Amino acid sequence: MIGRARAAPVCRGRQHGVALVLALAVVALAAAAASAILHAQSGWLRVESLRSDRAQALAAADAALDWARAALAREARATGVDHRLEPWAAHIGPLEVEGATVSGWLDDAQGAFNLNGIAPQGRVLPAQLDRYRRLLAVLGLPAGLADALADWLDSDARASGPDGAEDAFYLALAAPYLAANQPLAERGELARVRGYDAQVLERLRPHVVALPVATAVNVNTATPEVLCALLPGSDLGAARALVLERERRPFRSLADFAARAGDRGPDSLDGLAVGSAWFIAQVRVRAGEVVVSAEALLSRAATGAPSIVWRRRG
Ligand SMILES: [Ca+2]
Ligand SMILES: [Ca+2]
Repeated sequence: MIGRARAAPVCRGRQHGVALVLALAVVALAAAAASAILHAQSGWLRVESLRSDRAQALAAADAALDWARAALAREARATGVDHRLEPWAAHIGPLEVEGATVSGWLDDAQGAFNLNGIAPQGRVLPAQLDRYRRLLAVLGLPAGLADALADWLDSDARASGPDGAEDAFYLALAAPYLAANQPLAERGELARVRGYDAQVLERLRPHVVALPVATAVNVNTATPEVLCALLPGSDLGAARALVLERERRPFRSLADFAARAGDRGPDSLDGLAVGSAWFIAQVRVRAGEVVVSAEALLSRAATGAPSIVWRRRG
């Protein structure tokens, strides 16, 4: 009896202790569950917020692209000459548009040398290949790159000299493939052509383009290096001087261009122009925490808004 009478308070104390621990555990579990729910909710809200920001940014980018197309359509009606003193060439923004910050600009794609003009119908045009060779020389790049690209574009399987490359060359690589034997789908495809490593691509990038059809170079927007390649008797210094003058007083016609180039004029006016039909639109949009960039190739006909040939969004 005495033993039981002494044991009872200890047992009650233990029971209280166990109950307290259980209560604390329940409270801790409830707190953890509440925290997990709040965390899940805040994560969901953040995802929804980012999704909404991205949708808003994409809509603003599309609107900016439509604005650029309308601007080009207005220019086409006004004049057949295109140069960088015209409104289309102005950088736009950053502008606040319905909660988004938009900036963008248009580049004349015909200010670069169109690589697909070298062999437009599967047959190499020697005059165009010569211009490309001169461009490579101006840029300090090996002349053999021209033959390798000519073979990539032409429809035959005969290598153009020691630096050319057809199927036999590409099939001997560790990861073999075939020569395209057709126009480049995009400038980045150059990386598959013999000799076009990252350094060569970086050097070429501002001066070349791969448009779906053969196009003329616009002498009003050509880079000094491209202009120099068009003027066999010229050098880069003279081409830069011509560009500086052109920025104040654009060429009104090819005759005007030939006259102002003087003794160092072009060997031929074939493949040259003072206007353009191909433009690249660049758009950057920030909405909330989301930044969207868009790039599009625009093709302009004589009338109407330019069509979008391709569009990339990132
Ligand atoms: Ca070929
Ligand atoms: Ca060939």
